[in-house]
Amino acid sequence: MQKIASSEITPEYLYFSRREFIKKTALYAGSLSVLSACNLIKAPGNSSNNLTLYKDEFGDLANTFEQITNYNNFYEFFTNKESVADLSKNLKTDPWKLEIKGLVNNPLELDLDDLSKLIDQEEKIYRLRCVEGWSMVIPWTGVPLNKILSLAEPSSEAKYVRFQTLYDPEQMPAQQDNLFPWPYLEGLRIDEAMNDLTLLATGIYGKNLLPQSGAPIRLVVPWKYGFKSIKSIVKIDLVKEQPVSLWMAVSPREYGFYANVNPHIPHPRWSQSTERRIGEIERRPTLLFNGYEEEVAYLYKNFDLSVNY
Ligand SMILES: Nc1nc2c(c(=O)[nH]1)N[C@H]1C(S)=C(S)[C@@H](COP(=O)(O)O)O[C@H]1N2
Ligand SMILES: [Mo]
Repeated sequence: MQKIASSEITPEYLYFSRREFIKKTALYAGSLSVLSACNLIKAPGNSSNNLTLYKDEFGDLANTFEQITNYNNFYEFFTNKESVADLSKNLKTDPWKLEIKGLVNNPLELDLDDLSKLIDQEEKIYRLRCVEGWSMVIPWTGVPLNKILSLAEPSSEAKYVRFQTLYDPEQMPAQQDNLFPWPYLEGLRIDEAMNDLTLLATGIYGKNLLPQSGAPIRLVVPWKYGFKSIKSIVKIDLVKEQPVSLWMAVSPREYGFYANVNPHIPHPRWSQSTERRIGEIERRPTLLFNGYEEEVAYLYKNFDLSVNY
């Protein structure tokens, strides 16, 4: 039997961090500052030895930048997750225009500098659970979607938010064939869009997003399956009717509009009760609403949690 190098079981970065963390916790336990709102744990240290540990609120360490940027679903480039980083590396993301239109009193057209001037960046460490059964912990930077929507002033008729990815077949080769109904579209009910967890991300580990992660701006909805977190957004529309997402158009039975993470509802082709955290061997249990039940359960009071929506 082939021996598995320990570096494959625990990626170098995580191994190092854990050891350092234990050491530092023992030394500085009293002065560890834990910022519960953004779940960032900073271990104190001098400049030659400062270390910031990124953990979610359960204490799970974030995946490494390497992991997060080399295992990506971005079907506009290719279906193979390990190839996306290379195939997308020349995507032109500057200049970039983001429109916020539809049923709003104050339509917006922003470039990303405008956005950073208008709204302060926040850091959020979220679990991302793909419908395929793998997950990561990702330290995002970005702006809460509700802050941008408030600037655009949705009218009282607006019930849903529709998001659209760039359509540019020259840059996104898979858009040259019609295996999928491009452009990639997604949607949220307006109260889901206004929830404090919902983020428009522009960075990971404090660096600007790379193309494979959805540069320059992408949605992150951590309590829903990953496909809701649409990448490289050019347009946000406030609308009256429930949008039809790309995945609903492909297979509504498998990929519903709500797509809340739910371990009790199997995908028609596989169980959703467990998941593989990238970098780990053993599968771990999947949590209802991906562990964000406290923050989002109020949105689904009338839902039967054994039904797929
Ligand atoms: N435009 C676009 N957005 C997308 C996708 C895609 O193929 N195209 N894939 C989705 C899926 S299935 C997942 S799991 C997440 C993956 O995000 P990550 O590569 O940053 O981990 O992006 C989502 N957003
Ligand atoms: Mo996914």
